[in-house]
Amino acid sequence: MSTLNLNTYAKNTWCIGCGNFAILNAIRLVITELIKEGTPAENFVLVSGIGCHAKIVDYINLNSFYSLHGRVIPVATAIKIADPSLKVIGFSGDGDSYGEGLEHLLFAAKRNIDITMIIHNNRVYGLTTGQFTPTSPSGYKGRSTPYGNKEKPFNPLELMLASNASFVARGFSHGIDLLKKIFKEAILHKGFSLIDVLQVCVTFYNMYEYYDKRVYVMENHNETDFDQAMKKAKEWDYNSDTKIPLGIFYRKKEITFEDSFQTGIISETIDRKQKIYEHLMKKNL
Ligand SMILES: Cc1ncc(C[n+]2csc(CCOP(=O)(O)OP(=O)(O)O)c2C)c(N)n1
Repeated sequence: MSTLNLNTYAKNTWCIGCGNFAILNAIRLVITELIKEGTPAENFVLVSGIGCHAKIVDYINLNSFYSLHGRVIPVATAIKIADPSLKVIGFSGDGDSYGEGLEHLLFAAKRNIDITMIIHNNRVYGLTTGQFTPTSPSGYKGRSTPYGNKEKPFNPLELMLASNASFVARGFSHGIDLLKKIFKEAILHKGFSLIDVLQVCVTFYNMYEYYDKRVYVMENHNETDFDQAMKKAKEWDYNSDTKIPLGIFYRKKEITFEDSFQTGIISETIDRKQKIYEHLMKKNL
């Protein structure tokens, strides 16, 4: 891949005004910067779930894997373990990762595997027309909850902090400067990083005005203090009409899953598999 043009010929089918455009533009710019700074384009692998968010991999000219609903983490994990030199970036929806794939997400954070997860959190199942998800607020009226959602939402940042994620952040799809900053730091972070992006679904849950009035970027926040991160994460519970902090909540240095194996053990396993394969090929098995 010798060109730096990350555009593709795929027709973009997102709705006009969809928050996914901000994520696409920000990540394209960040990856372009990282390539210019020395990371080979071939070293990026993008993995997506299923949903509107997932189409993002069709719109970026890099190696990618379109996985199953809720299964971004298993695929991303396998890719990272097979070749730890790769930069693996997962794109997932709130339905995809906080609903169907939640257990995978928690265990990826627990293991501290070095992958970046960008959650397009529009707080609805977008592609299937607006059913409620684990982050929809109480009372949300959608196709599956015509009388209003009776459950309270999860706070994904609290869940991630409690599960040992070593980088936790929140962005917003109105404007790309903050997204760019967070994405770049998350990709460069060695360990599991999660960015919950408040990504507005203009068709089924248009929250632009609501968020515009409430979001603020954290200042003088100590990103290395776990208790402070938890306190900030609890400031907004995805249900109340309070202020909504944005930015990097927490980061810590900790050995990654792949580095915790004895040096060389992964490549030894690959070598062994290659030898078995060659042996079977010779014997025509
Ligand atoms: C195992 C499985 N369950 C359900 C579906 C149907 N399905 C496809 S997309 C989707 C909604 C995705 O919502 P979300 O992950 O929030 O992404 P968005 O479309 O909002 O970006 C669902 C339920 C499926 N494809 N596979």
